[in-house]
Amino acid sequence: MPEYWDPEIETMPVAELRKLQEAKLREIVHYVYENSPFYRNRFDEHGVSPDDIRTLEDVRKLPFTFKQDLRDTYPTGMFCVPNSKLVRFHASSGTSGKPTVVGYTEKDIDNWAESLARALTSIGVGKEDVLQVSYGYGLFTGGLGAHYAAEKVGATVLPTSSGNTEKQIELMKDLGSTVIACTPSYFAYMIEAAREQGVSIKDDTKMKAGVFGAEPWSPELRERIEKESGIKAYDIYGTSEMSGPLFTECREQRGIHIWADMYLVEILDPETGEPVPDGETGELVITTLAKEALPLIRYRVKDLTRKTEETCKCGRTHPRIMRITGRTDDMLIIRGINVFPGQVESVLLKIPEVGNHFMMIVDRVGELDTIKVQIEMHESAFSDRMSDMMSLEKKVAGALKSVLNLAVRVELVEHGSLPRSMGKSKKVIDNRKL
Ligand code: DLL
Repeated sequence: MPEYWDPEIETMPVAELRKLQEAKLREIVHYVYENSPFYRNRFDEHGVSPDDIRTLEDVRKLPFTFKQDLRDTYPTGMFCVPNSKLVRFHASSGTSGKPTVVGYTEKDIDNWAESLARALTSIGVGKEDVLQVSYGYGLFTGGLGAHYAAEKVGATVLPTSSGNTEKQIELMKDLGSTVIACTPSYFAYMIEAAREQGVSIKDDTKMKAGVFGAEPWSPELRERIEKESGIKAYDIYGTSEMSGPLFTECREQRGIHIWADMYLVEILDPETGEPVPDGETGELVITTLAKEALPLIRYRVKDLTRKTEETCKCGRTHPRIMRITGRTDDMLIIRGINVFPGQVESVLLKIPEVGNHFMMIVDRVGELDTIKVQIEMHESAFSDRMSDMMSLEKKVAGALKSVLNLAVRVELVEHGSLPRSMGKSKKVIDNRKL
């Protein structure tokens, strides 16, 4: 099994990699300026010309772009190629207003698969593997993204898409899936559904790894997934605007490798737009260095993470970002206190009696914000005794209070009554916005 997909690129000395990035950055700013009226106007308004961009630091002279720009220019106003050069569209559902449309040239599709092929190789996925793709196929990028990359590395693809969980588990067992790609919440549900079907993923299947992403998940959920299913759970990251799922952790599980020959990463203070020191949390901002149809210049992804430039133990020299801890726009402010759903998940899953699914419900009563967290009891801790149930509610409320500094009502609900998700899960109902 090869250790690297493209050893020359993946282990390129940092100084050389930087030079390569610089050359590509210079190229892409000229390319977008010449091929997209949108970018030309944005650069002109900002008083910057492609010739002003020479070094990597010069990226800071460039204007930002936002999801709103994609919406404002719906459907294809930011594209840099004519329709005849496009080979595919994807679109993100967009909870409000128009969806965001992403277009790909043949080269874009190939680079996307290349990026994820490097990533899959870094976790040991190859020709011997059967990769079950349980991300949705369709406009969402998860299914087809994982599919093309798995084929590229020579794995056998089992394109189950999401849903039809009972059949998924049967096929996983009968066709010998060794790796699965889906959201972490869907896999948590699969473990439980398998158990109800009399299948233990640990003992009755050949599963060894999963690539889980498309939604935030805590280290505690990773621990539970690994313990309950006996597989290694890797983080996979990307967004539709960047192409789709692109990057994963390697076997070290110490951050997600971002391929620097294709993507330039900045981590900025979301308020000021200034860089934060390496290792500090800020907003991810991406400049694509190789995309043709829809290049992104300083795109404000809104995901919060940290970056390290240190060469990984695996020998790859490209920068890594750490687990996404939240988004600048998924932070709840409750009675003046900032709360990220990821923080709540971390607290809950540290308590062994709490099940793997939860829901946060935020309300406003009069002038006061209230927060309630619904939990189920973990199957391994099941109890019918009222006193046990009440003491668990109390324990959870205490743990949440000590971390969030906020009084939270905890409600233990019947096993199986919280929604199970087969794709991106919804963990917050904010009735204040209704
Ligand atoms: O979710 C692409 C993808 C598919 C990634 C499959 C990984 C696996 P979008 O639908 O555009 O694209 O949503 C992108 O999802 O900005 C993050 O907020 C969130 N997200 C994606 N991966 C992770 C992750 C796909 N590993 C948005 N951890 C991003 C936390 C993630 N959040």
